[in-house]
Amino acid sequence: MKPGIAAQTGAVLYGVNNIFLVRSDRGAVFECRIKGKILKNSQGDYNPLAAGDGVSFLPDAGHPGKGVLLSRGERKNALLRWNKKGRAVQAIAANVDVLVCVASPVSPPFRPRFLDRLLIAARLSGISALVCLNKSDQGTTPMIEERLAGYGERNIPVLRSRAAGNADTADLEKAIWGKRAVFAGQSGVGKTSLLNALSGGPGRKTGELSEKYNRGRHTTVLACLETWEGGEIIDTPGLREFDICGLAARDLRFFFPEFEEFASGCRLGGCTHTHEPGCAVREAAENREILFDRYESYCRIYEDLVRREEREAY
Ligand SMILES: Nc1nc2c(ncn2[C@@H]2O[C@H](COP(=O)(O)OP(=O)(O)OP(=O)(O)O)[C@@H](O)[C@H]2O)c(=O)[nH]1
Ligand SMILES: [Mg+2]
Ligand SMILES: [Zn+2]
Repeated sequence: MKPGIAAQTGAVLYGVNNIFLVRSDRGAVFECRIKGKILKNSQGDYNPLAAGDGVSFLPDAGHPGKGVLLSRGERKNALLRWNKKGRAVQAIAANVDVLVCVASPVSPPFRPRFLDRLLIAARLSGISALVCLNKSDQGTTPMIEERLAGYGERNIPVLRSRAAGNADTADLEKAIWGKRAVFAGQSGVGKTSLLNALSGGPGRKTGELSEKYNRGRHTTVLACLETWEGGEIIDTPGLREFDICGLAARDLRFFFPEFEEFASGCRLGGCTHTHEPGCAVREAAENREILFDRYESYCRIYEDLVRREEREAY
């Protein structure tokens, strides 16, 4: 180390391969590399750093704007998922105040079971969450409204927005003002468009980054922390599927509180509500006393979790 250069702390904006853009606490942006192979405090993870992570780094005296990462700071929280290919836990974003689950009604189609998974992951990490139905110009259906009402009943705020054409992001802006929000959802629901529609949003800055690192692809391929007038947004690439991690199958029921009043009527003690005879929860779903789609959501997540538990037990 040359004399006179001191380590600094900052936040990860973006990362590709082993290069990370870091905004120092003083506001300058550095292109940093991980020294050696493993970053301190990140052993065993699929990705050593996520957008929003706090880091310490050493600026390179000979190359202004470059630096070497020293360690990852302690995380307040992180939105995590199970990365099937890598068979490891992947952090999508770190140190966030709120998860905005973005959905659209028609293109791409509304996928409530996908939202269920995102919302469970947020709760597991202690991140508050809301649902934002974008593309409000495309209308909705009774099925969508029924589902959205269900979120409302479980105290998950639901709001609507329009990021294209005659944009309307007023409710969203109010909900995330002063916070660091992470936008997640399927590809094409309009996460990046929303970010750009916010007052004082980054607009072309996203383009600059994607030209440099993403080789001109238009959709988001890596999570990126951006600043707007009311706070910070972590824009994430569209997810095709979302596998929950850090939850035992037997505990999944706690995320479906509407099952509770029926569960005492199940014939078998310890009923998992998936295949058992005399399951009162299943019956309630069949009689539409519980949203059948929510019941199905439960069964699929349950199956996923059990399958992974069996695989890991080997
Ligand atoms: N009709 C309509 N189209 C919209 C709206 N918001 C975004 N779009 C369009 O939807 C398409 C996808 O928008 P993006 O912002 O790239 O979606 P994304 O969620 O960031 O997608 P990924 O980066 O792939 O995850 C674009 O063609 C947008 O113009 C909206 O409110 N209404
Ligand atoms: Mg995008
Ligand atoms: Zn049951």
